[in-house]
Amino acid sequence: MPAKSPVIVDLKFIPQEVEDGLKGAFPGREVINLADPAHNGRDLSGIDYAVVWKSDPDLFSRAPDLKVVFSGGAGVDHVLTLPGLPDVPLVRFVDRSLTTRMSEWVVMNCLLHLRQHRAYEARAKAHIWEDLSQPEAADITVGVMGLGVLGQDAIAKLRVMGFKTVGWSRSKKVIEGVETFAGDELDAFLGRTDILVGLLPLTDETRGIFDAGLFSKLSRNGPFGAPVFINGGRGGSQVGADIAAALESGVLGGASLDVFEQEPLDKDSPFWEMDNVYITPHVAASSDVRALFAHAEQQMQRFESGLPLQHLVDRKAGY
Ligand code: NDP
Ligand code: OXD
Repeated sequence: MPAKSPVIVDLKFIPQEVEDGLKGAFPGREVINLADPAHNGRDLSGIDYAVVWKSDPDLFSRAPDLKVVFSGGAGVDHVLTLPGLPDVPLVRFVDRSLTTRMSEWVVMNCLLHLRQHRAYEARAKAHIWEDLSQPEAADITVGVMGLGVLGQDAIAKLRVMGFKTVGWSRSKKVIEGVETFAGDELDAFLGRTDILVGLLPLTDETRGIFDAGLFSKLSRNGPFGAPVFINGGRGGSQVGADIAAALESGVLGGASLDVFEQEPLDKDSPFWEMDNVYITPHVAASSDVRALFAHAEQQMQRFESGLPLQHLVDRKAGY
């Protein structure tokens, strides 16, 4: 039996987590963890696989013989923009725990806005005992842009909490109990949406989609009047200056942002100081490295046995 191909691991995650996760991973394969200085300048030719997240731009010139590239996350924009990406299958990370984490983040943020958490926090700090009028989840329609793995799971869990939900995607989806919109039905979808949740990949079509024009089309008929924007997809899909202006002018009543056009978010960004803006540092759904390595090994074994790879990226669509 031929020796198994080594695997290059190039993940800009927390280094210790990667090192720990690699213990016992990829049995029978040599692992070349590029975070280990011992591999500096190493010849990476003849290697079939790489598992990558935010690699350096010279990865593909250093490893010219890759047969499959694995994204360390669900999104692949960080791979598709790397210079010299070879014309080989690109597999993205689809995983129960990642999906669950994103839904936790989405539901938590919808609830924070529904339950006017910032207003109560401010009152608590000032020792003010005062109740505010309290709509329930069923009074709010959450509109989810992106009805893929993450969007559909988020919708299912929002429904458990009682939110009404609508969804929008590129191709029409049928989801029981959910009104869905596709493509050019975007305006109709926005008109129904009190809390907008972005779970879109970053592609040529979605770059900058969350802008002033879009925010102005959101419903203002919800119990709080002004709509809320929540983005767990990609920062490149939003226009930060438009979000800030919409929050200042009241076009938006609040926001929760996990992703930004520039990451890390600038220390001087106005978002840090804004009332009713929740910021998290791109951690809505971090990859569990052990699950990632198990998924990559499983796909390598499929590839080596002639079975089709799963979770393949459509390079033309960009996701
Ligand atoms: P999927 O590929 O499963 O789903 C993507 C969805 O977006 C699909 O419903 C797709 O439509 C829709 N879509 C894509 N382009 C368009 C478009 N131009 N117009 C309308 N709809 C569009 O991806 P996932 O659900 O797994 O992940 C979504 C994104 O979430 C990832 O790409 C990543 O960027 C981000 N992410 C962020 C994380 C974080 O921690 N912040 C963690 C993990 C992921 P259709 O169904 O018709 O194909
Ligand atoms: C991902 C991410 O794409 O963490 O998985 O952003």
